[in-house]
Amino acid sequence: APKKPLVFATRKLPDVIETRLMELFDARLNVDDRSLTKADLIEAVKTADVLVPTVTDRIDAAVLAQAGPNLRLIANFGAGVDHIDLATARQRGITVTNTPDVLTEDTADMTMALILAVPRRLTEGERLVRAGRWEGWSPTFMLGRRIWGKRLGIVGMGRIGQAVARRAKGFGLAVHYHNRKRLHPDLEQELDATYWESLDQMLARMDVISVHCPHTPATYHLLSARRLKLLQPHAYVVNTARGEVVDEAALTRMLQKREIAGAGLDVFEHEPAVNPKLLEMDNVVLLPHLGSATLEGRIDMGEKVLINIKTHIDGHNPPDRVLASML
Ligand code: 8YV
Repeated sequence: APKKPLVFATRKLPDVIETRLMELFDARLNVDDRSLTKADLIEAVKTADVLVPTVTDRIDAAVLAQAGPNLRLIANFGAGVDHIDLATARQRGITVTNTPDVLTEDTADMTMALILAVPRRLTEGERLVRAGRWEGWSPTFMLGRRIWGKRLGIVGMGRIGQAVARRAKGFGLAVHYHNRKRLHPDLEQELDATYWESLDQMLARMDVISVHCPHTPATYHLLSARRLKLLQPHAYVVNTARGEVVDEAALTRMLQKREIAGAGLDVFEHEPAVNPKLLEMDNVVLLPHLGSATLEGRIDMGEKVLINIKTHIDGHNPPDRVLASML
């Protein structure tokens, strides 16, 4: 029998996916789910035919320089590929795939959870009850801010941004968006979304800003200190995309000075590290990168990885190939 391709998964994956990987390939799994060091990654790319990394693995030029001749595919478990040096992979003839679509709706749900949780003081109220500090109701007790009827500005109107727009409309928010490219008029109309060519102008007019663009060299600190200053003091910032898109230090300073009203953050610039000043604030909701973290979603993501590996090995173009030029 021909030798099965060696597929190296860097992290523990859902059981059904690991079973399938073992049936189809010579699978090297990380049953203890320990986070791999750079040395571990280099060891893996030396011999693997296929690498299945996640967001916690930095596949940079130094790692790729050590890749053996067999490594032809990096089948990322996740949509975002900012941890992979796409240009170097391409130079070395290594195909990169990701897992789009299947996590769109879950991430949009989590975004809505944050859009509601911060202005309505959900986790703050919950902490108060748990701490036994709830002394009774009164008409002016713990008032949040109304969400319906307010303006939501979506930064990055791709699949996830659009899924958020659909939900937001149902919650009575007026949807605005900034994107490099304006949507097709039919889609724009369907989403009932107002386009802003100028991000700066949109930021100055919104009540809630939600980030949905990928992290690329062009979007690093897209919400810079200067741009954050354009926000109104009653505005909220939500980020379920990548921490690097927002200048976290500048955002933290503005929250401290109450120059904006609050923030809902699922992602951070230096995960799993979180700026300790954020931990002291009541007007922020902080989540440990849970946007796509549903059991169903993780299985769907694993199935996408399997399809990408299989089609590539069978000599076809994998469905979810990523090129730097697409980002
Ligand atoms: C995952 C994500 O948790 O897909 C992404 O880009 O951030 C999340 O869905 C993670 O990337 C898995 O590698």
